[in-house]
Amino acid sequence: MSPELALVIGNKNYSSWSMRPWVALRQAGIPFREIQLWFDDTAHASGAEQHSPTGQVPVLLVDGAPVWDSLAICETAAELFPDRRLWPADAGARAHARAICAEMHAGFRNLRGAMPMNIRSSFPGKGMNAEVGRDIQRVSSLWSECRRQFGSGGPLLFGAFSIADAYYAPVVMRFITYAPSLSPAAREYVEAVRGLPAVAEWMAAARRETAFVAADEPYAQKP
Ligand SMILES: N[C@@H](CCC(=O)N[C@@H](CS)C(=O)NCC(=O)O)C(=O)O
Repeated sequence: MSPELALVIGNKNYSSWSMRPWVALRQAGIPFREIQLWFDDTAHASGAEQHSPTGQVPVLLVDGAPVWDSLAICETAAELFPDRRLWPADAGARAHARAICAEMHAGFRNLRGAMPMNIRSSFPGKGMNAEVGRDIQRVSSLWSECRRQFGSGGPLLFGAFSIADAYYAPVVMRFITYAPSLSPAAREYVEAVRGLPAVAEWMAAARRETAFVAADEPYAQKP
C-alpha cells in the first residue's frame, strides 16, 4: 500500500525550494496533501519547526515521518513510486540528471541571490551583474547540453519529464520575471517548462497570493 504523503511548503510566489518537490510530485501524478505555511517578513516559514528539525520548508511527511530538504524529498518520491520514472531510465542519463540537480542544489548563488523567485512580478533587467550573467550562461549551456545529448524523446531536459525539470523550474520562473537575454534553445526550454500542467497550476496559485515578504522583495516597496 502506498504511504500517506503530506508536503509542507511555503508561499508559492516566493518559495523556490518548495516548488521543486511539489512540481515533481504533481507532474508525476503522485497523490499528496499540501500543508501551506506562510513566510514572515524575514522569509521564515511560520510553524515549520513543528514539521522539520531544520525549521525550513519543504518537508515531506511520509506516514507522518519527516523527510526534509528538496533533494531528499525528490529521491524519496522516486524510490516510493518507481513506476512514475522520476529519474531517466537510462543509467548514464540518470547520473547526468543527478549531477545537474546537485549543481543546482549547491550552486548558482549569485543568480538566486540577485534574482529571487517572484512569480507574480515582472522586473526586466533587475539583478543583472557579471557574476549573475556567468550563472545564467552556465544554466543555459547545461540545458543545451542535456537537450542535445538526452532530449530527443520530448521537449524537456531528458526528453520526458524528470526531477531535473522540477529542479530547474524555479530558474525558469526567474527568467520569466527578470527577462535576461537567452539563447533560442533556452527560450524554447522555458516555454516547455511553463507549459507543464503542474508548473502552470503552481504559477496560477502564486499569482493569487497577496502576501508581501520584505526579505524576498529587493526591487519593490511594501504596498
Ligand atoms: N536545502 C534546503 C533549503 C530549504 C530552504 O532554504 N527553504 C527556505 C524557503 S524556500 C526556508 O524555509 N527559509 C526559512 C528559514 O530558513 O527560516 C532544501 O533544498 O529544501
